Amino acid sequence: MAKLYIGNKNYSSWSMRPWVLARALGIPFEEVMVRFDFAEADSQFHKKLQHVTPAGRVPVWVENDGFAVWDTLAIIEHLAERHGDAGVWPQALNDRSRARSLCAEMHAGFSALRNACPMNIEAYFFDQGKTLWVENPGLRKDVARIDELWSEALAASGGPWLFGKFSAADAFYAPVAVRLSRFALPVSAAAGAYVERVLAHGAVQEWTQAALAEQQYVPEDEPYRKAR
Ligand SMILES: N[C@@H](CCC(=O)N[C@@H](CS)C(=O)NCC(=O)O)C(=O)O
Repeated sequence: MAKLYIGNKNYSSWSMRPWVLARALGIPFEEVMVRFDFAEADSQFHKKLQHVTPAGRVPVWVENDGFAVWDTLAIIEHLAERHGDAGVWPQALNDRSRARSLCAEMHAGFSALRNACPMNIEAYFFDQGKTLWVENPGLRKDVARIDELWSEALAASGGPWLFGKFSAADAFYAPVAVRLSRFALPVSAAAGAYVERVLAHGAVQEWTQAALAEQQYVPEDEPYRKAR
């Protein structure tokens, strides 16, 4: 069976995307967890990955024959080609292209949101969220754009997912939904309802419950807490 190398479910937003997508679409894989242990003197993270990917990052998808694909966008395109009938991308050409645009926009952008509000599934930062919202115009701009692109896609497709059926676009924005909820950032009613739907999705719930069971504190990913 193919293997998906991932980092800590509580923190690793990039790992969450292909995991949630493959789970949601019934694409079989075996999960290999490579724990974030950067603070430990004898950190094993990069040692464990060095025979799998030259990029030294998770996620990595490894086929049965050992062929490795790294970087979320490349993994998702690989799954789309390898599992052509699974529905990784929407069916209609324009929807498919638009979904790719939205994924690429996420992959390459929203750095203010990503920097100010790292994914941390087990923690709620409502006070920091309020302060950041007032003090960080880049964050407000990122959230406004996300709200706009979600609202447009949902209005065009009729929902419940961005392109009707759950696709790569929803998986790509699942960690964004987690961030918006954990920092209680203000969004429109349509975007807020979409956040709730994403968080309640079976694959996202499965990931979330496993994240809550990890109970590990990774200082590099914790700008707001000093301990768990
Ligand atoms: N562009 C990459 C980003 C992957 C990434 O930054 N992964 C983080 C964990 S979420 C990582 O492995 N960090 C370890 C490091 O940078 O050494 C992707 O889309 O997969």
